[in-house]
Amino acid sequence: RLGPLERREEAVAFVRRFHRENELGAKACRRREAEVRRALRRDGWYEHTPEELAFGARVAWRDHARCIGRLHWKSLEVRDLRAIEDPDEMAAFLLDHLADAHGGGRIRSIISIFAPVRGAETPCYVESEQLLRYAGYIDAEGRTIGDPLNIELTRTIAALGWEPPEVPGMFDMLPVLLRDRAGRRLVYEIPATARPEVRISHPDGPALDALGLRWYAVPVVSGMILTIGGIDYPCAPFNGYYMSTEIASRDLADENRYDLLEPVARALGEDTGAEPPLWKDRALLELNRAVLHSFSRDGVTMIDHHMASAQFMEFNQRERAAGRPPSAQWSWIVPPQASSACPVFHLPMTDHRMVPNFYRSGADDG
Ligand code: NRG
Repeated sequence: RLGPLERREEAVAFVRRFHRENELGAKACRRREAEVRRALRRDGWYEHTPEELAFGARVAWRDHARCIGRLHWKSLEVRDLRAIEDPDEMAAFLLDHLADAHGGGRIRSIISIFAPVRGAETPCYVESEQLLRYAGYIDAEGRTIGDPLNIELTRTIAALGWEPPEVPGMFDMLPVLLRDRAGRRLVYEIPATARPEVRISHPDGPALDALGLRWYAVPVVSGMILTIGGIDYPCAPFNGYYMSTEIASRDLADENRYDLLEPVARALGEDTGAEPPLWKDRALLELNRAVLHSFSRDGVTMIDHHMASAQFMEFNQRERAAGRPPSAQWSWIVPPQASSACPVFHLPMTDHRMVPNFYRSGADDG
């Protein structure tokens, strides 16, 4: 991604920031900077200290323009797994990550950082966008079953020998897809105990029960590259907890996802032929109530969009007070539900494209 000059520039800027923000003194900073420059000249890369790695990961979160949940960036638990390169071992650590992140429902924010890119070789990484993904199928009649987002991933995994259930369902959990150093794809099943799910029910009664909705408790994003001081970590899966709208207003509602507004509205007794189609607004609202109710019923951490907006305003204020006007992309920060009733809607935002950060290898992301 970076040429040698850009890498050196990012490395030096990072070393200086690390020392400045942690008040480690000018002398230590100069010594470390010289060391990093030497390593870059000699090898083309350098090794982060464990402290630099932890700081870099937290700052990457703090400066990620698309995340509304950054208030608690300092509390990210960083797992230094740079020594793990074997895919079987990696898979075992990913299962640990899932279990510890869930923590019986009290979700902890964790990042597991595996080997960085050193020179020309790409180390083993996770190819799935999240560790937990529901299969998507197209049946004989051309109808979609499950999550349309993952149809391609499901095909790939099936071609590698994974067998879908006899009767394909709406919420069949896929195994994790890894790609090893040699470019080989490997598939790892996730035992049911490592991926708790929440059954979605409505607080007012059984109206939605027949739809059989559920979602997994922990979003572990595994498809992004962590970049710190010019060094890329292509395998650095991280998790926080869900904001209710991610599931209720997007995953279950988007037309190119589960597309459930009509069935939900009908289950609630709405006339889905009505114009204007405000039954959609009601379906969205009741889905949000159901998702919030269900996670709370099961004791699984979740934040609603009003609370998340308030926390982002607090984050914005704290960062400004610290002399760091935060990066933000309006279209990603503003929740898709009750948008203008959320204070973030009225906040001007700028993306300063900071590094360290998380990015996707696809081009759209910069
Ligand atoms: N919208 C996606 C998840 C993206 C990441 N969301 C988080 N991240 N909350 C979805 O599955 O709906 N996190 O690290 O907590």
